Amino acid sequence: MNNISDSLIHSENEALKANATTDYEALGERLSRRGVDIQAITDKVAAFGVAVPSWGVGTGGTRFARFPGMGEPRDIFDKLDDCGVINRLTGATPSVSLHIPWDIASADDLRAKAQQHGLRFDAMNSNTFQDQQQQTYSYKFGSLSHTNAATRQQAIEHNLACIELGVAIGSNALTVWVGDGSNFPGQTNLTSQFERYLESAQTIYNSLPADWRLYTEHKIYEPAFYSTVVQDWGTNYLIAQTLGDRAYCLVDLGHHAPNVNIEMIVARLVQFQKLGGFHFNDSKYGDDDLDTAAIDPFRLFLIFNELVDADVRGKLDKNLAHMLDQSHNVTDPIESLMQSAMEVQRAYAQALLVDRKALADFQQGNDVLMAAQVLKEAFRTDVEPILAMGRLQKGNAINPVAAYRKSGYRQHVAEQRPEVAAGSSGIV
Ligand SMILES: [Mn+2]
Repeated sequence: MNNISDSLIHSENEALKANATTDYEALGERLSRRGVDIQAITDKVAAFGVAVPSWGVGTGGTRFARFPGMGEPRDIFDKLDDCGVINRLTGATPSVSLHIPWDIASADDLRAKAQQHGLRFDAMNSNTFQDQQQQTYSYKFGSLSHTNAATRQQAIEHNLACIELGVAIGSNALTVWVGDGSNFPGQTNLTSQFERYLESAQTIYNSLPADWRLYTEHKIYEPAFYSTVVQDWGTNYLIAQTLGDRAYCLVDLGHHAPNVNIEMIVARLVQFQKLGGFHFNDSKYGDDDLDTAAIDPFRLFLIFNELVDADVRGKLDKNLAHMLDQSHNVTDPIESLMQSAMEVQRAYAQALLVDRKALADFQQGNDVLMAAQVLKEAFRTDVEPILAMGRLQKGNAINPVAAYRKSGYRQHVAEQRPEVAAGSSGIV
């Protein structure tokens, strides 16, 4: 159930339409002076979607505490209802990424609920970073790289079960992130631990259906604080290279040391055809999982600049997996996810405005100042009218957050969903 009616969107849009049109025409006039067709940009941006993680619609937490919000989803079907609201209002999130075992349910029921909201399923996410009830072996000292073969086998079988459910609901990718590593020097042999990881990952890869991809996600630290088995993009590249053609590196923006040049990593992975996709979020210090572009929108723009550059050169993989991966501790998750999806579209729109010919010429001539200014000119452009018009043309809300608040959806579900007890539940 969601109470985002067509008539609500229509009446909300009616009130904003005149100003949105005026702003769009004014921007169109400015862009035409730069030789840019605004409708062509609008069409591309409006067609750009990013997946919502099922766990993102619940309130997150830290290892200290979790403060639940009103009307939190109780199960995957409530989560899919919330995802339906996000996509209905923004038109920017046509797919949902499930996390197993948190979202285990019958494939028929999952498909039916997704269909009800016009959603499809993106990559499946496995979980061997925490122990589940009735699990034989603990992951306290690792999963795919554990010293005990039976523990590794259990972790492998969990991933195979994720693939099996994924096949049944129309997914075509598996994302694997493990917390394996060590907390003290000497705790583990760095080489043999990685050898064990590779062997386990190869077994999973070899079981992939022919049309599936495997995405591995690197992360510098946490929960392991001395070494992490898939620590950085170099390790991740070695994994993808070792496993095979359908193994790709997934870049989670928060999984790097502060100030690491992520756009350069993106460029490298594109160049060697191993970029699988993204987990978008933002951070100030570590893996903060803040809303996308909340801290550094310029960095997000520079990442999209690399993607558009690759696209223009005919080198962009059209099947990149774009997903949000955030933890919403103090905001309404639906609002954060809507805003974040729109920020991804904004960065894409700005990157499409980069004058690539001028940039290439300035780079060739080593005109550093002007080359930098070409990027800045695109980044400085307020593309909100493009995003708003894209939503209006597709029948989504010109102002999704305002329409959502007007709908009373959160109050409505709060009556149906009893409050979840507070606890300490972090989201990684
Ligand atoms: Mn992630």
